Amino acid sequence: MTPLAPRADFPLLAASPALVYLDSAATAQKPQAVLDAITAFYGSDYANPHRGAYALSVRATTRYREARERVARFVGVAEADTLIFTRGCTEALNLVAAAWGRANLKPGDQVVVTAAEHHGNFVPWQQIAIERDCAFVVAPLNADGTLDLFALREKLAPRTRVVAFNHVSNVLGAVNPVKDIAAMVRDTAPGAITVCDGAQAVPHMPLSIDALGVDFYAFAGHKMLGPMGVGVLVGRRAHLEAMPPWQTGGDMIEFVHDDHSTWNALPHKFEAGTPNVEGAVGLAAAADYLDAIGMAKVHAHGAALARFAAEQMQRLPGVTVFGPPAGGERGAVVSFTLADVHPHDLASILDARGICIRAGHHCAQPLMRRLGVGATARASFGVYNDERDVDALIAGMRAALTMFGHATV
Ligand code: C6P
Repeated sequence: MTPLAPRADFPLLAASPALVYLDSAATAQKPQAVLDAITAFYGSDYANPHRGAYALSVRATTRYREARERVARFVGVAEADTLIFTRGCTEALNLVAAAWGRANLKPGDQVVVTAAEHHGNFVPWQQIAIERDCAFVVAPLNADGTLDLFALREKLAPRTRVVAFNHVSNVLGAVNPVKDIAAMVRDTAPGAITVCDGAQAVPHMPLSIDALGVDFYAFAGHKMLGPMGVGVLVGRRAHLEAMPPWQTGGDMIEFVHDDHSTWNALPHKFEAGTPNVEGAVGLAAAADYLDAIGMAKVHAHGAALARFAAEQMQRLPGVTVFGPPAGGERGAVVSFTLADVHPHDLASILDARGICIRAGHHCAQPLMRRLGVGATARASFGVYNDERDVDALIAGMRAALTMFGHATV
């Protein structure tokens, strides 16, 4: 298995040939093409969009609009003006919880999330539920970490108004059947919206958000080779039009009177202030880069590396791999513990060998509690990884076991 994308395309990896970067689920490295697109925007088309009557500002506006259309095409969204640029996935989810939640949730309503949510799709719902005096229900998982769909159905009630769930878990790699969940919620709790956190799905699989049938879908740019500071919320037009804005100020208004204001059309209603054109342009370039490889290949590559890593790890003594068992569908992440080596110690030992993994609770404390661990180690894969990176990881894990006094054969 060779990398899908040459390391030479990624300036940071090219500059550090020995670095083994296994933390793409936290954030992905950037190809030169993304950096070039950002530089070209600043070098040729930079001005504040939507404001100027002069040609340069019009060009900046065009770059921003084209970037939105490009990203919409990448994720299978037909109406680009239902794609809102945000600061990240977390901000996109906060936007829905605050703007839709405040306008629609009433005391006694029910908000459902799953036990496998990242804090970004857990805490905003918990907080709005507290604020609106709603019941907050955490749907359980099966023993292998997949979502218990029967239990979820049982939790749905006439007053369920929100069902929030991830597409791919950032800890377990478990892939949720988003379309089925959306259909089940429509049938069983027709008054509820579905909110899907796609942060770990969009970078790794071909996707049509329109085909999933959810009401809202959120993701981050920086995990899909784009820049930090840009994310996306896709929403059903009817919801976005009915919802009040979240933030107010410049760009998002139609008319401002002394005693009231009216709102701009979508998507601007939800993009108050000077937008992050650099981020949008970089994200569009990342979409070009990934599409040139082919998302089906990206998906197969990430899943194969995760499977290979899980298999290799399980040959070592004292390893627990969390998430779907061998043969189960898994995203490009493997979370694990290694005997009595604390995940943070393991991360430090690996770091000394030039290997970057993440260790900790992965912003999923409710899940960690259910797994019965305080922390795990996590290796995650991108288009620039190959089997040699897994080999280096396994060698590092052997070294850690030896340091902790364990035999490794
Ligand atoms: N997970 C990880 O190492 P932001 O930070 O807004 O770009 O993305 C938040 C987020 C939301 N949902 C899921 C499923 C995620 O994985 C993340 C980010 C990183 O797992 C950083 S904590």
